[in-house]
Amino acid sequence: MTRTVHLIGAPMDYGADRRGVDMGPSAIRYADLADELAAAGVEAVDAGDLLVPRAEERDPGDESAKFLPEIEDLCTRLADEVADAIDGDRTPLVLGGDHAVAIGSMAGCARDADIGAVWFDAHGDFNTPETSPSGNVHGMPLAAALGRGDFANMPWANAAGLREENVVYVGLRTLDEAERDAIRDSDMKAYTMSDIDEDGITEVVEAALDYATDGVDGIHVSFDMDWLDPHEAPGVGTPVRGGATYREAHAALETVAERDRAEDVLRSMDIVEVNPILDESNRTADIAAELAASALGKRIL
Ligand code: 4U7
Ligand code: MN
Ligand code: MN
Ligand code: MN
Repeated sequence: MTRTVHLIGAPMDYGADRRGVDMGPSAIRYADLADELAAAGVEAVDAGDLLVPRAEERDPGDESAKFLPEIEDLCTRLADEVADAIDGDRTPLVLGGDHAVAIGSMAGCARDADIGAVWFDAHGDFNTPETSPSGNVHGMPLAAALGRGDFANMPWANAAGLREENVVYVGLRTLDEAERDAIRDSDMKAYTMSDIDEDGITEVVEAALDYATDGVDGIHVSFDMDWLDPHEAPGVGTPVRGGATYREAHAALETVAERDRAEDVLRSMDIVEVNPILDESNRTADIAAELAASALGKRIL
């Protein structure tokens, strides 16, 4: 049966310091996303963008987790839409927006299901309001979904009931000190860029999928564009050198698609942190569109 992809734009930048990531959904659509998805052989239904009030009209509020009520509002609506799409046998593809949108994607993905998560990111995104050096919630979505720290009392964030045993990082390369300790003490699995250097991307992603899919109904794939090297994908708010190459990124998501073909594991995905303002060529969005197609089964032959 042909897969139907349900596109949801989440043009939110409350979670990040630099404006512009709210234009990510437009930039990715403009980068021929529809053609890419057609090439992947899926049917795409574009549900448009969720409405997000401008950050300038709001008060950031508590410095330890800026714009948290606004993020809760967006993520609650996003979770409903993701859950409805899955209910209708569609695969939600969420276009960010900053990475805080993943709190909503995962909550929706996990409604009425046990899920795992694969996190492609330079960063750990495992700060809590207590540990965050920036107060930016895009550095916290995994901690939020797992109910760490202050997030323990926020059902809108942690309702996913995600189990640490089914959460896997692929290609980490920078962590804040408190994040590092918390990840070490957790039951999550973390593959760093060094693991990719040593074992190769395909082997690492295969192993990550083994963890994430173990004993669950399916997985959410969360893809932060800063996972790629800034030479490949310059349009991101928090670039870190030493990232994945263009080919590694495709190979990673082709590996996800291959597993999905065999075992039907992919429930939902988000692609986040595209900031076209920092990228005159719109190359980052171009790659994002192409990577979505790879994850959803586009093949050369
Ligand atoms: B992204 C940071 F301090 N860790 O918490 C923080 F280095 O979604 C960066 O991965 C977070 O892009 C990056 O602010 C969040 C910082
Ligand atoms: Mn991230
Ligand atoms: Mn990141
Ligand atoms: Mn293109």
